[in-house]
Amino acid sequence: MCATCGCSGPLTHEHTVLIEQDVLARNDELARDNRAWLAGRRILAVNLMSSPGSGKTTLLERTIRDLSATMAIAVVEGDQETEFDAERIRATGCRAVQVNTGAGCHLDATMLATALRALDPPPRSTVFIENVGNLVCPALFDLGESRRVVVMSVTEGVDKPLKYPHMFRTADLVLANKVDLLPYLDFPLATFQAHLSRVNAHAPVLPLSATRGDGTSAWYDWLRAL
Ligand SMILES: Nc1nc2c(ncn2[C@@H]2O[C@H](COP(=O)(O)OP(=O)(O)OP(=O)(O)O)[C@@H](O)[C@H]2O)c(=O)[nH]1
Ligand SMILES: [Mg+2]
Repeated sequence: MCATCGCSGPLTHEHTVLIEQDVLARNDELARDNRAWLAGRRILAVNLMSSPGSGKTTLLERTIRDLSATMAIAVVEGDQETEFDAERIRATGCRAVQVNTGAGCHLDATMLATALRALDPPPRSTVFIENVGNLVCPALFDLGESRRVVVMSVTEGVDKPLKYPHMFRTADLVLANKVDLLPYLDFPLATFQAHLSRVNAHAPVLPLSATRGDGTSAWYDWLRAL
């Protein structure tokens, strides 16, 4: 729950808007500090955002296994509860810090600042931030990241960019995951791309399967080019 997305209770509209402006302005300041901290260490921070269960952790597990010989990687995991995802990442041999947001529905810049101090990523490394699974609130909170990646799974339907435009509008890249399931679904990729281009004209779409490995080389090329 957050005041910013309007789900915090019976406030008047005017009151909600004031809280929202305050919270976001303070967050933006802290995000600028994070961006400077990361830039000073030449660390690339990639914020992964999606609905719950679209495959963020599965993609990270595979990415770390495939790239860690050539790329220093560390991970910040965001979930309301549990250490499950950080444990999955650590099982690959990679450093991970879990942030639990409790009732919160997104990571914010303060949480990332605290997590980065605990993670202590080496200079010139890549830090993946797995945001809380939620297609609404995480989009509003700048963390100071270098890039934003939205992970869509094809089971979610082609209409999501139009229904959740804030999330898709600020994406630098959209991954269409679980393409191994396409034979069982109605998910015309061209329609999805057309919907995405109405809210975001620049973000490329990369189809992939985090479990089977299809499309991962294009994802790795995109990461290496950053
Ligand atoms: N068929 C198929 N299943 C996938 C793929 N990627 C992930 N999954 C499955 O989707 C489920 C959720 O995957 P996770 O990686 O935990 O998803 P997540 O986005 O990290 O989930 P939260 O952290 O809870 O938001 C698991 O059962 C995965 O095995 C894929 O490419 N194809
Ligand atoms: Mg996860």
